[in-house]
Amino acid sequence: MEAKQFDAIVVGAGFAGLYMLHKLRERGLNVRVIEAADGVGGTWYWSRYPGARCDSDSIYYNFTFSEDLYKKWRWKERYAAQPEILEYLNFVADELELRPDIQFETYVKKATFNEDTKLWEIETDTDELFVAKYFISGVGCLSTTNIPPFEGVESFKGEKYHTGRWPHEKVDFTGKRVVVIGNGSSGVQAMPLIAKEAKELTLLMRTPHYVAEARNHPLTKEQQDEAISKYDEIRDSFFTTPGGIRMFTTGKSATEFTPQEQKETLEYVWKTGGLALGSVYPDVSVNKDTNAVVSQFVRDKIDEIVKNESTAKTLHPNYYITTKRLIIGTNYYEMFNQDNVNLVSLKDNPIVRIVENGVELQNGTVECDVIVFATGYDSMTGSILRMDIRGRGGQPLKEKWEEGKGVKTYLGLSVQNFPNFFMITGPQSPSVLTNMPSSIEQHVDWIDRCIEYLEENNIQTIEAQEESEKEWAKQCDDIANQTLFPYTNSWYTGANLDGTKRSGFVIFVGGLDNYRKICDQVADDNYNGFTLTRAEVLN
Ligand code: N01
Repeated sequence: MEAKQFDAIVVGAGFAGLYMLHKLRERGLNVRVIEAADGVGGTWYWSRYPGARCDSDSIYYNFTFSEDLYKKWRWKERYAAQPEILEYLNFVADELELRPDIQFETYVKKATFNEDTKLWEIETDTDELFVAKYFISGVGCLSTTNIPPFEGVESFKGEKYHTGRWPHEKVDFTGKRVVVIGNGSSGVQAMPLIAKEAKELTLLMRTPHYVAEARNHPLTKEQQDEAISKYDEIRDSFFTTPGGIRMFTTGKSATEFTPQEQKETLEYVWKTGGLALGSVYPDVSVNKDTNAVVSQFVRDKIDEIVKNESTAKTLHPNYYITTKRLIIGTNYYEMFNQDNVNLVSLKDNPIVRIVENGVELQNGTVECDVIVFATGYDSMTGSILRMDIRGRGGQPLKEKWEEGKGVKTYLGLSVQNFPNFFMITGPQSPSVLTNMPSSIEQHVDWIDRCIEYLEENNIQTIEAQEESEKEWAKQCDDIANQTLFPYTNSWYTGANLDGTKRSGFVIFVGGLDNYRKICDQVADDNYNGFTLTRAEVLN
């Protein structure tokens, strides 16, 4: 098979892959993006379930690297729905004329670093071989779907869907009995819409979650104009805020306010909608007292909204709010007042197996025509490890990150023994705790600057040093340990996948603004903590 030669291969044509392609092409590199789907969009190509929309205000959910590009696009709603986000990414691909350099319907099976040539050899399911100096993952944190290994899944005779791999055509729930497993962001967005059509909807819930009000609404022409006029401010928030997005905050601990003041502020936040329960008091993720105030406020809201007292109590979350991804929803708690909606707590009545006509629980079978798995993703590492990536000596990345030993990266960007391999929003970067386009722009800009440095200085390879990986993992853990995050089992620690062990905290929780400073300093110091080679070792 004849190898196709490129300077860089980028995997994935979502936000990350599209911007990486644009940057490197501007730098004059010969780049090919490889994408499994038949179109651009990444997560937003696949996650077509009813109600799918972003939970950052749309006006932040876009690229800001080009003022011209920013000003050409107008969002229609406060939180854009999946079709509009997909339309936006197609618009970007067209505006920047990216499509000629993207190969669709191609899946990267294996990537091997050749120590003789110092090049990556990338094999695809189309039996093609690509060879490139740089191998860059833009596969995202949440793209490998997780269907828990329930016994009997295959025996189910009805329809089965996963929110992250939804069919392109509309799924009609009219007159059907639907079981939903999972009530994270995806389940919470999908259920109220499914419940409008279905004869019956039963949520099988393992953990009750905190759901704030989205308060989505169409954007008026004036609001769109205002967003466009605020370009500088929005761009600035990508650089200067912990989440890459400006959020409402009092700037103080809840403990500095009287209970009455707390209530008034939290009522305001609830009424305005969005994720501001996570920002209104900056210490909500570190101070148990503040956390208790905000958590209790949501439990009280559940009691106000849900009429059946026992259902309301079952919906009460009891972990520290924000230590699992805060969710925003529309009509979620209200939905439990509908006669056709049932709630089962799996804590009291666990799933035994899936059978041909439904889901068998310890206390009986819930019969259904459709099962919706809203069970999330093999998050953070799943999509990277699904490609068989092999570094020096043929070592698989999977082996290096072996369960229990923990993810090892430097800055979440680079891995020792995997030279010239970069991850965009990889594990141990701030990624999912931020507005994703903000993190993606920061990562792509950093990788682009690094590649400029390598090319200008005639450097053959760059890779993390073992010591820097150890220090970075420690830094990620140390920061997380100062917060309430480690108290909660969540996919931030890989704990949602059955059988997956905790292995250190896989997200840098110190904020995108601080992370950016650290990354920039490393670059200013000529890539301190990395090993760089020409023919000889330089660093
Ligand atoms: O997945 P999740 P998601 N038996 O992992 C349950 C982004 N996103 O697709 O909490 C029974 O959050 C699991 O239960 P538990 C966003 O970053 C963004 O909803 O682990 N239940 C949980 O209820 C988000 O955080 C947007 O106890 C099982 C659910 O399945 C991330 O994607 C929209 C189970 C999984 O929730 C993932 O969200 C959608 C089992 N064996 C997604 N295994 C927006 O922008 C898992 N569960 C708004």
